[in-house]
Amino acid sequence: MTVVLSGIQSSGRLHLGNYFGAIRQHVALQQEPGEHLYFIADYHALTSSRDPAELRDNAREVALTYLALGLDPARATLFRQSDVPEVCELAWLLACVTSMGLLERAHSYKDKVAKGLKPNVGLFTYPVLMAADILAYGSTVVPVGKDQQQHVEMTQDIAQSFNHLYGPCLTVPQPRIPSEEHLAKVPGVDGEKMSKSYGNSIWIFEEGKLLKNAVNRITTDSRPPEEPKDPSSVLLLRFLELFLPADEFAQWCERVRAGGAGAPGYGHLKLRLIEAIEATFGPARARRKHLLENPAEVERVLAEGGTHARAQARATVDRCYRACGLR
Ligand code: AQP
Repeated sequence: MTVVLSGIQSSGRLHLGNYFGAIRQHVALQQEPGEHLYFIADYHALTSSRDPAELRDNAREVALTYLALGLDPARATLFRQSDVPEVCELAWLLACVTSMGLLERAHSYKDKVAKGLKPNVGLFTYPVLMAADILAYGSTVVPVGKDQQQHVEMTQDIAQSFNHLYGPCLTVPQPRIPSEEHLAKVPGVDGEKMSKSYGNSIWIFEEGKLLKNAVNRITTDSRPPEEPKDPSSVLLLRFLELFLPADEFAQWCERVRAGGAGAPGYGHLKLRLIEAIEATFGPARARRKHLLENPAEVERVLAEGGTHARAQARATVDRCYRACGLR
């Protein structure tokens, strides 16, 4: 059976990269046959969060975001990672078959350290906990953005090591990355990968003046509108590509490339982008507001999801315990 699973860290408000790289696929995939599980990675968020109230609020925000954007609890299980403590048990079993060298090669860890972050052990072993999350439910498909591809490949390695030592206990999953580059790695307002921790993101539900301010932060340059430009050198176009139908996007690119009197200035591109963001997320924004006023409804979804997920994880952990000699 197909088991689709993915998770999102509750380390801040979710951004356009999380939407186009991950959540949009998750919502679309729930229509396909099989089991669908999505979790709020609050254990993972603890690698960077130090404020208990903020951690709780961020977890609730991930739930609100998924539900507002169309995740249907009747089709997909939504749950908090920490409601399934079995993943920590499994993570230990997996850590004992994982080489230091594998973790030392993680791009995401190396990037964060290179950006000056002081790493803790939790951040270093993040891929092992992620492997436990994936393997606990027998996941076959893991839809993620490009930045998480390596972590899913590490999960494959870790599952294979465990199975090699103890027999076929764990299902080896496959990553599913959006095939188009502009969706797989959405840029931030500075042109680097959009990331909660890099201060370069645009919140999915931003509106009004705050949305205008966010779009104004997208890097531009001093070239005048009439100067012909390579569209790939205009960051605003990379944002517009996410939202506009292909034919309209091609027309904007053509006008930028041609330059001259009819060419749009950066201000025009920004206005069109704000309009497109408002139109894309307006209905979901209204659903989020409704859910905000009904916290019991959100809590009920998470509690039911947690109970369902936990039973599956328990069965996997018990199987692995027996295989490696702990029972
Ligand atoms: N810029 C992005 N483009 C495409 N996909 C992205 N994703 C994240 N950023 C982009 C995808 O969103 C899912 C959830 O990611 P996450 O929040 O759990 O962790 P992350 O990948 O580390 O995202 P951030 O924003 O960079 O978080 P922080 O800064 O807290 O580490 C994943 O499927 C991811 O690929």
